[in-house]
Amino acid sequence: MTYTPTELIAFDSLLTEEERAIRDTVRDFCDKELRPHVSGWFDNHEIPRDLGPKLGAMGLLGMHLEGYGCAGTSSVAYGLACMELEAVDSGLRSFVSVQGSLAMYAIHRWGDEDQKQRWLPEMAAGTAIGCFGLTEPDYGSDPAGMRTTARREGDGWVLNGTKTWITNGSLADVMVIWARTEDGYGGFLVEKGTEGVSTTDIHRKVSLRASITSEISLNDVHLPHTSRLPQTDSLRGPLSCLSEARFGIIFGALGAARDCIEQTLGYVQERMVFEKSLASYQLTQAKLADMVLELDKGLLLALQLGRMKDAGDLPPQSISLGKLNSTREALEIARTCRTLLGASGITTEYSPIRHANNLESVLTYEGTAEMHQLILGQALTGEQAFR
Ligand code: TGC
Ligand code: FAD
Repeated sequence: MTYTPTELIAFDSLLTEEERAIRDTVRDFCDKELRPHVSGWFDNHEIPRDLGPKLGAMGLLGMHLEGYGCAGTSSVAYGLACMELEAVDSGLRSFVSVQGSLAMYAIHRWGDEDQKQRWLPEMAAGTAIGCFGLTEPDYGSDPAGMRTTARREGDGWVLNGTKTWITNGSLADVMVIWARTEDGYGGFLVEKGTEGVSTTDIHRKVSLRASITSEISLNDVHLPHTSRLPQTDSLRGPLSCLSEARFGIIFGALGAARDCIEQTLGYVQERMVFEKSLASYQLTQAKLADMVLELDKGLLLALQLGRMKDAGDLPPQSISLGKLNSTREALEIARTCRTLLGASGITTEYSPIRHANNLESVLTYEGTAEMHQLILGQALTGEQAFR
């Protein structure tokens, strides 16, 4: 296909040469190494075992972090990489988000030097996998209510509680677990094999199937005092990590939308209905025009937020604006593309229904669409309407 919807705003002209080069390299990698296999992974509910080292070798894990083997790219370059990964599948972008923006960022931002040296180089290489345990069975949107506790005992800590819906939970070599402490909330590094930790994978998912999602049980888990991320004492700890991951989703979800439009453009030109190509009907063209409009607006918003982040001034409310817009519009685009594919659109032979199903998760995790509306509502009115 020679036609690229994003060309309508000359998006590339707004990027630096380095950003374009990184984007093109990631796109090439995705097309060769990931795209040919992804619908099989989704169908079989699996991810390849060597995904971590492959993504690590590409410099995609913790790529916007400095030092410790991380690539240290700009936030915009990181966003563009997320877009290319999610153009293949949200599960792949999730893997990178959880590793780099949640688990690695938590250690990088809130950990001490020993913790950083111990984990970050291996995590950047993808030879150690991390997960981020914040959500609990009864506390998803409202993590302040969490029941997981970390109690001091002697020189160390004892953790008890349950975390659920944790991406890469059962794969993780190191879990970043958030728990209630005497002085607020703390982050704890729990290594694979620690006594009292068990994981159970969540099955029967119809979304994010090329991704592992687990429940983590913590039963009298004894940890040394060095396991606590020393600078964490309030929800600022986990919420700062969420800001990082939400940023990646702003770009990522638009990648899924772009892929849907590209697949659909090809299909409607080939498909004959009532003796004419589906592309030649006004209703089809109106759908395509509206989708490209939203995609291009979303790209401009994402890029502006990326530039603000690189300038060191991106407030959480602006991240909510982008996360809400990208996920909501991408989901709508995926569903519309599915309609244009007719019955063919209900199988994973074409990407839109896989993207649409994935985007249901993306709309929900990292703060539901409603949570982001409420964050924006609070910013606009000064009234907090969560509680
Ligand atoms: P609130 O009183 O507003 O804030 C508590 C403390 O945190 C600070 N803060 C932030 N800091 C950095 N970044 C942010 N985005 C921040 N938002 C708030 C705030 O200044 C305060 O600091 P301090 O020092 O004064 O204590 O907290 P609240 O309890 O009222 O909660 C607000 C609310 C509802 C917005 C928050 O709880 C929320 O965002 N809920 C949604 C939960 C969520 O998004 N969970 C995601 C779990 S991880 C996940 O889904 C991974 S998916 C896999 C993938 O990414 O691919
Ligand atoms: P709830 O909080 O129960 O919300 C249910 C509904 O109520 C939603 O529509 C919500 O918007 C609405 N609602 C809630 N509160 C209000 C309110 N005050 N006013 C109005 N409406 C409200 N979590 C992690 O910690 N780590 C992970 O790695 C991780 N990975 C995930 C992977 C997948 C595939 C999925 C689906 C989830 C993952 N999550 C993870 C969990 C995710 O962050 C939560 O699902 C999300 O925060 C929502 O929580 P919940 O599911 O408990 O929904």
